[in-house]
Amino acid sequence: MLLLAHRPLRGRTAPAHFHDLVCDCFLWCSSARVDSASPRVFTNVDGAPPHVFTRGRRTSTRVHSCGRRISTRVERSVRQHSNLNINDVLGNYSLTLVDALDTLAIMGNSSEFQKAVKLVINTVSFDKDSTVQVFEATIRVLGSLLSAHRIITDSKQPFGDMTIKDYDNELLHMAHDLAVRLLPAFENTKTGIPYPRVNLKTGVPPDSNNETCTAGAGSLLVEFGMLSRLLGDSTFEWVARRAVKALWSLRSSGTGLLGNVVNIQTGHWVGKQSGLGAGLDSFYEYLLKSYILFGEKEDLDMFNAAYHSIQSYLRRGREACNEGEGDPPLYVNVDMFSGRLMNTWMDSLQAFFPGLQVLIGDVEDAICLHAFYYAIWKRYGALPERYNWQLQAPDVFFYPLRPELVESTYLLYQATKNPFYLHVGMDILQSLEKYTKVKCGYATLHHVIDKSKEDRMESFFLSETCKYLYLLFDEENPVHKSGTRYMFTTEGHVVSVDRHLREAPWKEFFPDERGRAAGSSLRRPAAPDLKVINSSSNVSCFSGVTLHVDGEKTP
Ligand code: DMJ
Repeated sequence: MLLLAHRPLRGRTAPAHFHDLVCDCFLWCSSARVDSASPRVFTNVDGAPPHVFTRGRRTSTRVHSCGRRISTRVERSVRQHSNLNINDVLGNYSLTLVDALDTLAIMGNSSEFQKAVKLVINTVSFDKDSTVQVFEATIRVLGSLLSAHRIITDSKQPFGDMTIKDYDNELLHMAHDLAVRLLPAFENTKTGIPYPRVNLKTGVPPDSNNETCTAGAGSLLVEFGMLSRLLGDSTFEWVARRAVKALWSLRSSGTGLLGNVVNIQTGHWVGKQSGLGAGLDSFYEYLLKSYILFGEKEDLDMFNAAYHSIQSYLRRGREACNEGEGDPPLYVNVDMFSGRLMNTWMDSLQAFFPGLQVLIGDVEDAICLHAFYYAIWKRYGALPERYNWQLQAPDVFFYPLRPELVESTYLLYQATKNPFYLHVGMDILQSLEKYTKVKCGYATLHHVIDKSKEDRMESFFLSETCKYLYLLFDEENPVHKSGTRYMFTTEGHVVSVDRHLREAPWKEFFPDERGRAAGSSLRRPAAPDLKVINSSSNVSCFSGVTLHVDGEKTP
C-alpha cells in the first residue's frame, strides 16, 4: 500500500503528494516579501503573481488573500513586545523563508534553493527593533544560515548544483551579524548563563527576566561552535560552552539531574522539574551532537553522565519493552533533587528522545518508547502537546505541527530498515493532509480531538517535519548515499561532519573540567515507585509556543 504512493523524483522515490506538500508550503514563504511581520508581508517580490512549484512545473497561483489576512494580525502582535507567543520566534526577519533553506537543497530543488538564498541575501536584515528569544534565533536562523552556507560552498555539491553565482560568503556574514546581536545576552550575567531574550538593536531589554530554561540557555553550542570554527573566532563557542558548563555545574550532586528553569544571576533552580521534554530536551541533545560535530570529549562525558541519570531516575517500568513484570517503560518528570515523580504528564517534545537514543545505539529502548508516542498519534491523528499517561488523555490539546515523532521515526528507520517505520511515516503524512492542510499552508491544530485549527504554521514544519518525512521515503537521498556523514541540528538543519569543524586553535582557553562526568555507564536501574508528590505543572519552555501554566510566566 505504501509503495503505491511513490513516484519517481529526480531519480529517487518519494511520496507524490508529499513533494507537493513541501513545495506548496514553501511557495508560501519564498514568494512572499521578506518582512514576514511587516505590513508588506506576503505581497509579491516583484508585483507579479507568486508561483506554485507543482510536480516539476510552475503554475501561477494567487496567494495574496491569505497573506494579507495573516500579516495584519502578525503586524499588530509584533507591535506588542509583550506578546511573547509571537515575538519570541518571529523576529520580523522572514523566519520561515530562512528556516526552510536547506529543506529545498535536500529535496534537490536547486532553482528554488538558489532563488530563496538570493532573496535572503538581498532582503533579510537583522537590524531590527525586534526582541527575540536567543535560543529560537540561534536554532532557527543562525543554524539555517550556516547550513545553507555550507551547502553552497561544498566542493562536492551532493544535492545537485546549489552554488550561487558570485557568492561571497554572504550567509556566513549574516550569521555573524546575527550572532553579534545575540552576544549581549551573555553579558552581565553572574553565572555565565545567558539572558533568554535580546533586542536585536538595543541588546538585553531593561526589564529582562533573570530566569531562563535549561534548554534555551544550554543548547546553543552547535550553532555558536560552528560559527566560531568557520570564522576562526573563539568568542561564540566560548560563551556557549561557558553556559553549558555553568548549567552542568548546577546539577544535583545527588541525582545528577538538572531542573528546567534557572535564575541566571543566582544560579538557583526556579523550576526543579527534570524530564526529557520542554525546558531540557535539546540540552541533552546538544551534549551529544556537540561531541559528534566537534569531537570534544568533555561533551561526551557530560552526555553519558546525563544519560545515566536519566536512566536512573526518569525511566520507569519494566526493563524490557515487551516482556517481564511491571508496566511498559516510560520516561517521567521528577524533582531534580529527590528523583520523585512530579506529575503524570509527558509532553510531545519528548518524542525526540528515541531519535537521540538511536544516535547512541540504544535502539531497543528507542523502539519501545517510539511505539508509545505512535500509539498516542494513532489515537488522535496528532500528538497533543501534553498527554497524561495516568489518565490516558490529553492535558494540553494543541498540536503545532511538531517534528519530534517524525524525526524519531526517520532515525529508527535508518537504524533498523524495518518497513514498519515507513508505515508510521505514511500514517503521519496522511493525518497531516487530512487534519492540518489549509488553503495557504498547514495549520496548527488547536485541539487534537475536535480538530479545530489555529492561524499559525511554525517554521519548523518546513525545516523539520517536512524534511524528516521526505528523507524517510527518499532512500537514495545524498544524505544517505553520498558517503558524507551528516548530522541534524535540533532544528533539523543538515551539517556535514568533517575535519574542518574539529579544528579549534583556541582550545587552550577552555579549562578541562570533566569532573564528575567521567566514567558513567549506561546501566539501567530498577524502577522506583510511581508516586505523585506534586501534580501542579511547572514553568516550561515550549519551543515555538509560549505556554502559560498555572498562572506562571514562561521565562
Ligand atoms: C524545534 O524548534 C526544535 O526541535 C527545538 O529543539 C524543540 N522543538 C521544536 C519543534 O517542536
